[in-house]
Amino acid sequence: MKKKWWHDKVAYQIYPKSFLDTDGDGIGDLRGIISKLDYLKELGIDIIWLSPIYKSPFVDQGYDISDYYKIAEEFGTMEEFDELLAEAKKREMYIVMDLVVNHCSDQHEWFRKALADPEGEYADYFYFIKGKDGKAPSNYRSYFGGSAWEPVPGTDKYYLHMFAKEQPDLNWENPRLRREIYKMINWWLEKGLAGFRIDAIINIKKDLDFPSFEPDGPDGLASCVKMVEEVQGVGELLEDMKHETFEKYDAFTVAEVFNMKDDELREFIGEDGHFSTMFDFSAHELTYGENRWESRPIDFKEWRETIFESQKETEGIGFKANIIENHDEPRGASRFLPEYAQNEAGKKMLATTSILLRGIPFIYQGQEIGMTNCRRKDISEYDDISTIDQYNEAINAGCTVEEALECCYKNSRDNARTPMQWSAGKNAGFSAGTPWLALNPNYTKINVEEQEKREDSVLSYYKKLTALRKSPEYRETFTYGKCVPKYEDEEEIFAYCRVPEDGGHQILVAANFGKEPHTLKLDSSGAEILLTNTADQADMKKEIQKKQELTLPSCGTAVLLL
Ligand code: TEU
Repeated sequence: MKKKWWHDKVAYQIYPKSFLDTDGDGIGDLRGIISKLDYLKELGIDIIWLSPIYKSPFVDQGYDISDYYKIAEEFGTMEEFDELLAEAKKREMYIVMDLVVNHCSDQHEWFRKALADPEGEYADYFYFIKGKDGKAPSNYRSYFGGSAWEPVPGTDKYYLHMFAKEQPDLNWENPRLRREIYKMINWWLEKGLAGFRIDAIINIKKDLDFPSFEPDGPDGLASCVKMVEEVQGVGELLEDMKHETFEKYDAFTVAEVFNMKDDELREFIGEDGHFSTMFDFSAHELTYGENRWESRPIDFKEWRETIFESQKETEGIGFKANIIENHDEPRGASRFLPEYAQNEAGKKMLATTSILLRGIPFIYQGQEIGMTNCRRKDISEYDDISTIDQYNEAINAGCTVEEALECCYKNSRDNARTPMQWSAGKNAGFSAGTPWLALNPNYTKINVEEQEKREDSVLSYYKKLTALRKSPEYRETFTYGKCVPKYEDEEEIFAYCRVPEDGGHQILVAANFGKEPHTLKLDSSGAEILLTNTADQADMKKEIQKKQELTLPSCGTAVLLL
């Protein structure tokens, strides 16, 4: 495999609105990010992905962009952005922005011009399609609920929006539109950006016949995802974009891809793939419920198997980007850990099994201190457009208010969007003003300041993990070594070996997700402990040497050089 500059890097996602507010408006900003670069450097972060910071009406928190060349005033100025780039560079860190080009905002000048002249050239930047029998062109339900079509005022046409109606889909079949997008991408790369996280990109290819599908819900609509699953040809668009942009700059690209067709992994992330990498959502998909508002609990064995399958599928092809959580997903500690493991030991265990997998680790802000989901008493306490829609759908389907709120507690995207917990002080040190979204009240216990003081905190442990992963001795093994599952017969053990390509020492990563202690037989008594979350390393060492065994308490994890 040809080595790339990003293969051995550790990435961190910042959700700017909730990261750190320095001007007291209750919204995080670029100054806040600049002031925390050293914090991130110490955490072992190389690549920083910023969720959208472009000008936007924030209907979908910046994923509705009204000017791709401007920084949202809420976040700061272009000068501050340039300063961020320069400060990151000084620290040998890389900045990656969010590329949201399946759609823009209805406030973007392209869309305004399109509405002003629905027969003009800008209408062709979007999908303005004639209705059928006085109704929408097809029965698609948007990702956020309701029809994916909205009437174009004064015409018999509708425009397509796979997400909110304020996020009209861009017409990628139009070469002029594509040129505009490529120009914009290159403009940012010229500035010194290292690359992009690419939003919802699979959706850019449409079936231009827009066929209706069998309804799959009481609303009589069919998820627009059906069209995405059936249509062919997204690869040509993605290749075109790559050649015209990323490739020229050796940029790092990480794609958000759901609903890829079987056997397309090589085309997406192989050596000459469309992208550098793409997120592995396979474990997250396990908890998706029958409908948009429900979720299923995690089944440990199914979860373990899913992760290993995904590792295996990727080996020899490329790298996936491993995440526990992001701004769209509930907090990992609340989702993947059984109740009895939702403590510091459990959070370190979850981190160990994820960060040391083969692939590019992404840490989402607050994950490094073990932030959790947040319970709310009323739907008015949520801000997210998707959560509010899910809540309403749940109520319409007959759920009680309590049941619907319980679903929000488990699934809401706002779980991950509560402000970063920097300290136990006012507003968790996030803002001197009123935070745009209420804090998780547990900030008095879970916060950076407290954990920085403590050698045994989740934060300190994350630092050790990233340092181990990137240490000169083991970097190659953790980057390129195979991931081979171990102890699969043990019901509650998550274990794998990272096997170096050159046949050198293997590294065993083992974790006990069970409630009781568990002893594993080792192949040798010479194993060296590289990292563990249990206090008693001396006892562990003795046991390995004398009995060739490793006993892990409940939520115990250990990394051993075999
Ligand atoms: O998400 C795309 C996506 O398909 C989902 O994760 C979606 O957010 C979820 O199904 C709705 O509940 C990306 C962004 O990550 C997300 O924040 C944006 O809202 C979305 O695209 C639109 O830009």
